[in-house]
Amino acid sequence: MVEVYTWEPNANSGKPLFCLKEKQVPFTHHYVDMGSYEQFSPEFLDINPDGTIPAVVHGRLVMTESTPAMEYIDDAYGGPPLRPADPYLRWRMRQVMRYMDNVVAPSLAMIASNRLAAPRFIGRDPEELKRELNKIPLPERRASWEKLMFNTTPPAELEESARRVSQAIAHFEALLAELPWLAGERFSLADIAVFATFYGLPISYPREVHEARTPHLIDWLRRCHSRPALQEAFALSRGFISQRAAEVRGMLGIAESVAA
Ligand SMILES: N[C@@H](CCC(=O)N[C@@H](CS)C(=O)NCC(=O)O)C(=O)O
Repeated sequence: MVEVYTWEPNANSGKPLFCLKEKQVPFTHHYVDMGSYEQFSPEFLDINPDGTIPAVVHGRLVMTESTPAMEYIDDAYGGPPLRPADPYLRWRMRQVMRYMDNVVAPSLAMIASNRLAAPRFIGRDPEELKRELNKIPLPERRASWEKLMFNTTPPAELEESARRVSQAIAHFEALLAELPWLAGERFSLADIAVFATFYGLPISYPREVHEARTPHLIDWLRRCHSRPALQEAFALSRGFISQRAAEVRGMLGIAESVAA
């Protein structure tokens, strides 16, 4: 059986979970607690030496990088196909996923980690923090964590991230005005890639994402949040993510169909 190592059903961690649930593939879920830095534990580094999640393990194969891991899942298992057959729409799906991976998801991650994680380090012993930093294998991740731990993220970087998120909201609103789903007439991996980080926007960006300003994005969020498979994936949460998803469903007027 396929095994999946993720944190909460959120952002990159959410992508394989949403994908497996949509395809109705049984899997074993290993929860990696980012709040306790389990992604840097020796046990997890044995699976992914980069210390990032998710990791999808199928027999002896270990797949990291959430977007290609979703494509692997779509290729390797039955269930509804999650990629359009039409070459243009397949390009559009990959273009959306690449934009998310390269531009939007890192910007949202920077904003969220500065808001949620950085305050946890205030007042901590700097020597202890340096020891924590030394456990992080990738130099670029170590540099990001160092900025968080010592609260030195330049304001200009945060402003640029906010600009990129606003631009992405406008971009996806325009794409969804053209077609019902991000890559065509059917739900696809592009929808999962965006939903995994955008599912909470009506709460986190209430001035930018609402019925009057982004009607297509709101309608898309309502259709995504209504999907039983995505609700089942949120039910794997052990923390605040399932509560946040339930709050958004309430805001969007969606009845609960899956027991949390
Ligand atoms: N490009 C990677 C990014 C993975 C990633 O950044 N995952 C986050 C969790 S959503 C993570 O591992 N964070 C831990 C850290 O930065 O230390 C992917 O798509 O899988």
